[in-house]
Amino acid sequence: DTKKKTNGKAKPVPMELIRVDQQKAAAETEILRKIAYQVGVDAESVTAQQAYQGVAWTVRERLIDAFNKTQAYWREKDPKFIYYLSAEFLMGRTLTNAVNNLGLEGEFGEAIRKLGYSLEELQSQEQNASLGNGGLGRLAACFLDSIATLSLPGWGYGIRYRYGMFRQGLENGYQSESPDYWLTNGNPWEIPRRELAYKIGFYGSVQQGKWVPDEQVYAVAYDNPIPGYGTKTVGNLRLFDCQPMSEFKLASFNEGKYSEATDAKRKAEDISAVLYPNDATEYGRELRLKQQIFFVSAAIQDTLARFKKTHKDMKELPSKACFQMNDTHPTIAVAELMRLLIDQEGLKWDAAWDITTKSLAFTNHTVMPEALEKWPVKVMAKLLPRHMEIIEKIDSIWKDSLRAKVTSEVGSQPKQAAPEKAAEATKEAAAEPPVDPVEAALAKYSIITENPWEKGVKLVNMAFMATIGSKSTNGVAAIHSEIIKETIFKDFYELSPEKFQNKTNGVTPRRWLAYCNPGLSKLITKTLGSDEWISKTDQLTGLKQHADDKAFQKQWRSIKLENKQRLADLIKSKTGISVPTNALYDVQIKRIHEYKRQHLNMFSVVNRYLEIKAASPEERKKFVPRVVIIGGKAASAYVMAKKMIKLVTSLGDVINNDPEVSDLLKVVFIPDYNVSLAETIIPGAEVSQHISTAGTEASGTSNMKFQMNGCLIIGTMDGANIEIAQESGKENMFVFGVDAKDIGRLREERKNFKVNDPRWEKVMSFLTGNTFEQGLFQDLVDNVNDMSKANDWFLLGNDFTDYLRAQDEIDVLYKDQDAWTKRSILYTASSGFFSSDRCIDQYAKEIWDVKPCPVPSS
Ligand code: KOT
Repeated sequence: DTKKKTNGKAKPVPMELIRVDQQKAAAETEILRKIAYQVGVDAESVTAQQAYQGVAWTVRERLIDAFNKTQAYWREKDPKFIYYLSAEFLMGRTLTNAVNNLGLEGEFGEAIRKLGYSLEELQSQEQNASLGNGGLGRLAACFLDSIATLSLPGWGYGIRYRYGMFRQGLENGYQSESPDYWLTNGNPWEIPRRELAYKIGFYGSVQQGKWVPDEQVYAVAYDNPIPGYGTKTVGNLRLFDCQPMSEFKLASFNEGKYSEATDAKRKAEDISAVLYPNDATEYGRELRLKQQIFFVSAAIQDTLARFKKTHKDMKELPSKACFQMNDTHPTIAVAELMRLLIDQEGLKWDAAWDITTKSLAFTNHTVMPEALEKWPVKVMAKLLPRHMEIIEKIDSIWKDSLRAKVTSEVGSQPKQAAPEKAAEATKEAAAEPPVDPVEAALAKYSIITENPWEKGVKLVNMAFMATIGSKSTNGVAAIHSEIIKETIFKDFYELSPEKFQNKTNGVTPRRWLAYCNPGLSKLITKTLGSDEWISKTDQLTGLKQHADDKAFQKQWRSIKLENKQRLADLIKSKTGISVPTNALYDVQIKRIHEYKRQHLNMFSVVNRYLEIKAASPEERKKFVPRVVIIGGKAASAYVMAKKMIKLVTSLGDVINNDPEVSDLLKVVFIPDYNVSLAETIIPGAEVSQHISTAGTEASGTSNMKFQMNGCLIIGTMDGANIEIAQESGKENMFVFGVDAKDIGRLREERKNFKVNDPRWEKVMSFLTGNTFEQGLFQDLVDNVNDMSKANDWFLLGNDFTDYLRAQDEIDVLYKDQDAWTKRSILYTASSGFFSSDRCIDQYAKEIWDVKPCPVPSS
């Protein structure tokens, strides 16, 4: 039973009471009213937090006016919708984005100034909504911005975690973690829909073909309006909070059993309590699967309910709705949509399957094997017995459809056993059941597979189910989309090549250039003669003709210097370290992971440090001063990643306090890296590092943000770096390292590999020598050196020398500031392709078949 809570009947409102929005007073009057009545303080003097609250609750009303109009317009027009299903939306802060997208900066800027504050100061009062781990979650947030900006009818669906991505601290140079309770000051940006709640079931059994769950909870909707830029359209992110069916057991309470009385409530609230802090790894916990079915079921029930208000025939669903599944986290949608269509709507299997496979689409974001979700059949069958039944049936029908093809292929292969071995084989067969060669050949297509590490344990391969159950499967950068066709989805690609697509990621130019870099943004607008580039980023190519203009270069540089100063101030306030603004600012900010190779960066830092130490005072003058800035979180259980953070902080302690080095080299770890820190760090960066082992980073998206802000890139031929090099000119990027096509062979050859570079030995000796506590970095050093254990999986040894060469090139170019600035201008000028508007436009046309439905101007 998945019925909604009753809504109550709506009564019409008299005409003269409608359109309250037209009676709005001036911004400052409204803000003061909010401070008085919403915040509840006497407005004779206001703190920044109170002013923020007053402004935010006022902007909220403008936002909701436009939101209500958009949604009403779409209800009337009934266009096809895109529903973006994602376990993560890494939204960051909202105020500046909302004010600017709604075009309120003039009116509100003035009102805020009258209160004695600036928009930036008030913005810093807002908590980040960190409901995501990294790239995948931030991509979802950029997509919402572009969907609204392009006026595409679309909503995001996810979970309203009460605790987002953990807060990172440093203790003795090691990462410490604490909960991120981001709702302490309330949340002006959401609209609770307490009456809109869907029942979600767990456990139980299947009786007469229908599921009878043992446990039920409510998914309560919270709407988060998403303002588009340069349009009246305001989209929606609907997040679900988990609530118990009843508050507590009064009987238990009366008997004094307080804990028992509130058991169900606590259990329900656990489901939407915390974001799992794993980026590109899966832990296979039952609570995680609960989270997945929780938001997916609520989202599908919600969309079906809306669909049924105006449509009778379920067969029309694919012409009215497309669900994009953001990696495998929401892919239980395949079974859930089937279940709702069959068990609730009474459709036959084939009709339901036809609708499902026409309505769903799937995006893959990684080829890291540990990230590919496989749920034990046992866990799935216990938590979701009806879904497990459906999955088994999908798998069996799917394999039936392939049996004839596979039989003919197996038949054409030479017979396995020679006659004389047959008797031997029969003896063995007595112990094990005979393996049917056709069934064995079908196994590679199967959703349900045997766990290779644990005999007899069956797993549900969610990526396989997703690709079988949807109309399209896409990767997130050109190289990545090729790799998935050759590796994880090879057999599926060969069956249906037309289902596989590429959609190279993009980022929103609003947050990531226009708003985070107001200085550069102003100069671009002045130079191009209009601000149209903010939504038509192709126009940035117009900057190319100014790249050689010395006066323009000078302005460009002075803006960079201001941004570097802001970054230096941030570093000072977060770490206490003073960094000079005449140094080259070198940044690597992203999740800490061996494949992203922050340790390779640190090896080069050690090498630089040793070179400075070995140089004479005269020679030292030739060094380009550098500030190496690292930020990022390590998954709490990822021991090696945590050690990499300790490596950065330890190097910082040694180098930053070495008087011989003085201002020539600084190493800074900025703790608690998040969206709003990125907004200050990126505009101040001069070179950024995207140095993953080729073939491991699906796309990367921060590389695009740096490029937009005119920051030069040092990188491997991996992910979207390849396309960035194409757009900006490969010769303009500091490219190094082995090619993805050679990785397989190089990994094979690792056992016999030796780094042929004396600097490598020096770096390793330094790390294991007496500068640090005995043995502190031994594991890290062994990891990239101990070839007997077939180590250095991420091939740092192979790339080390070429990486140092690329680093030297950086220093050489930096000495020629005009040449450097020219390149910086060319980067921004050629970044237009990496707007999420381009990416979403491609999704809309090539996968979703969703068309813009802009709200008319009046
Ligand atoms: C996390 C868990 C399971 C499966 C995938 C992930 C994942 C992948 N999380 N983030 N990614 C990143 O997604 C970005 C957006 O597509 C890419 O740019 C990046 O390369 C991925 O690592």
